[in-house]
Amino acid sequence: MSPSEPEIPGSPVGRRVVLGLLAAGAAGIIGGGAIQKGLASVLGPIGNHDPTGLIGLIPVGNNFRFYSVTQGAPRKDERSYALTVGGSVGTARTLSLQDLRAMPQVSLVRDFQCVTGWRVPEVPWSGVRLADVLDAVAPTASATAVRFTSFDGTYTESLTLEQARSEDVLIALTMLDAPVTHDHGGPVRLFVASMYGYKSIKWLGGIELTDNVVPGYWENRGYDIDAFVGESNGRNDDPTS
Ligand SMILES: Nc1nc2c(c(=O)[nH]1)N[C@H]1C(S)=C(S)[C@@H](COP(=O)(O)O)O[C@H]1N2
Ligand SMILES: [Mo]
Repeated sequence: MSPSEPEIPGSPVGRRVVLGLLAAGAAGIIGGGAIQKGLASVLGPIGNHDPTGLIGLIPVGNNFRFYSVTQGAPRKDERSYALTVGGSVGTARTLSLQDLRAMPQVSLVRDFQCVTGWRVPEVPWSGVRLADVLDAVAPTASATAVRFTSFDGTYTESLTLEQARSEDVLIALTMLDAPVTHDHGGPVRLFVASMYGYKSIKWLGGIELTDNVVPGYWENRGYDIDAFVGESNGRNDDPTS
């Protein structure tokens, strides 16, 4: 481990912990508070609930688990956050947190269902409809899909343009009645209400209109591209909630 290993900007996690996480290598250890990370490094993977190859942590408040395929992401706030929207569009745009807050806000309450089995019932979300942001950039006639990138530098996701225009797909600014926390992918994450949790990319940094669906991180590792709850991934979860 080189001492010049980059640190995670703004992370409260101490250097020793960060180095330990980096040393954990490709297995990665999930984002979360420093205490969780400490516990995780003691306890290691919990059970076998995690076919994604991630390390599931101790359940956190509201029975969410923090998932991250990276060891974390930079912290971003009003000053540093920017969402780039481009690709096959008429007018590429960069939206600040203030820009997103100034757009019409939509609230909804939906279960959050991870493909590995855990579910958090009736989670309140709010934010901007993805459809509104897509309208603002005017997708070209050739655009048929949307690719999402995370400012964690690794995670990606995709939706067809039709799915992306669904009214229950939000660029979420709040979750659980508070601003989306850093560990949950704040300040801005996607929430795709009708699909498994892996579609809800955390630390949303980029939206790119594409002429074909570009499979995302987990889709490249065997998960379904069309990830509707109860109709995909061989699962029979109740999609009506
Ligand atoms: N950037 C990023 N987004 C991500 C993930 C990830 O590892 N990195 N994991 C996905 C998966 S599999 C799930 S279930 C949810 C978990 O969200 P949470 O950490 O807020 O509980 O985030 C999704 N979005
Ligand atoms: Mo998940």
